[in-house]
Amino acid sequence: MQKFRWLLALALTTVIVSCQKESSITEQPGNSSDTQTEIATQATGSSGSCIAPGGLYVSNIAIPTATLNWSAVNGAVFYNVQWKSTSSNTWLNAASATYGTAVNLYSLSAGTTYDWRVRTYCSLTETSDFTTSQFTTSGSTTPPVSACPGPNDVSTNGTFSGAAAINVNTDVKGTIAPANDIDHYKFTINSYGTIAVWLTTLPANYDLAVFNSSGAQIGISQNKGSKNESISLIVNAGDYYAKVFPKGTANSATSCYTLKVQTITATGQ
Ligand SMILES: [Ca+2]
Ligand SMILES: [Ca+2]
Repeated sequence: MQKFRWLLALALTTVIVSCQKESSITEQPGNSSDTQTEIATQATGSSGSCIAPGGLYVSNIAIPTATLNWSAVNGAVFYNVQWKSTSSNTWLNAASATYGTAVNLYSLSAGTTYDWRVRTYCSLTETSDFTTSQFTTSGSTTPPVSACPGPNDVSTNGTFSGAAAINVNTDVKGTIAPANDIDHYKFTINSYGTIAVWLTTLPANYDLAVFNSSGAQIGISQNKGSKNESISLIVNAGDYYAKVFPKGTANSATSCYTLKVQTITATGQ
């Protein structure tokens, strides 16, 4: 079955590509040709027995990106997803043929309303009607200026017990100042998997270590100079600590480091 689906996807892609060669292709800056190519919709016809997707919603809207989601359809071989700015008449392909039920967009603008639609392919030539939805991005492309140091670099964080709790997948700004300052942060993992802890924007030689809830060190990164630090770990659910500490007397009262706990296959809070 998997091989059959793959062959159908390949055949469909070939049909779409050959149609595009005969029609004008619209390209917009800042996006791959794969997601920006105008699709020729006449390649197939719709049939009443092939069910259109439902459950459309948009997640992770963070200009310029967002994720389009829909519910799986019984009998679907793959899906075709298209999008456009509501003010445009030209549909663009977000995915000509995808097996999944989510597709990322990469070149969204602020304060703009977008249409998007998805249809089911039940075979190479049998499609459902499109289900159409709409979303609007928020007004500003300028990320908020983070305070330096940020609110989590608390005065008590020289020890584990004084650490502030930070959110995963969020930039945390802090300073190592005065000399010999050490900063601890607590974070919580909800389910087993991989995480990466990053220490970037270093004004001087700072290092990074990660500890479990018992205070045992489970990872350390000590690169030279102001090179970034990173630690990849496979962890169970539980509380953990990240420690930012200087090499020697490295410090800066004005330039912040950026600490981030990235959940990859793990989940956190
Ligand atoms: Ca500090
Ligand atoms: Ca270092």
